[in-house]
Amino acid sequence: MRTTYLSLGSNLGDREANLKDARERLASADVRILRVSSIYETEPRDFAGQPWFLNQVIEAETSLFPRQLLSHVQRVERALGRKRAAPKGPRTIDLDILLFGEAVVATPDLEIPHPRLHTRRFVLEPLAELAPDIRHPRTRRTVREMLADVKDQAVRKI
Ligand code: PH2
Ligand code: MG
Ligand code: MG
Repeated sequence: MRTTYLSLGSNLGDREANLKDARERLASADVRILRVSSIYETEPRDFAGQPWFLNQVIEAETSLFPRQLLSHVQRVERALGRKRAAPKGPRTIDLDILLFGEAVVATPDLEIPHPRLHTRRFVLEPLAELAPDIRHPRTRRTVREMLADVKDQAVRKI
């Protein structure tokens, strides 16, 4: 069993219902959700002019390998009607694998830790609620340390 942290994001439709639906579909025989963060309303990054997001992080325990977990989260994204339109643009649901134990994976279709984890307050703020002291497996910085560097981005706990 490995502990993994997943980021949930939605900025289209009933955002809160989308997060709930995603959590329910993520939970399976192979994925047990242990804890969930608060939900945050967050300013869009990377792609300006889109609606604000709701973001949340969940801690789960899984018997899957990273690539199997990726297939599972992509299945849940499709089930929730995710269309691959503009990269980093609006979406009903986005599920990203942030961390997977101490694993480091670097392939074209899957990177763990998530490559932009350390730059995003909308990820670090909810992650810090669950696991402020865990370390990035490559840089060894704690979540709390990474969060201290991104305090300028607008996020608000709801
Ligand atoms: N996801 C993106 C791009 N920008 N901004 C916020 N606030 N929240 C997100 O989840 C998000 C984003 C690409 O996945
Ligand atoms: Mg994403
Ligand atoms: Mg994604």
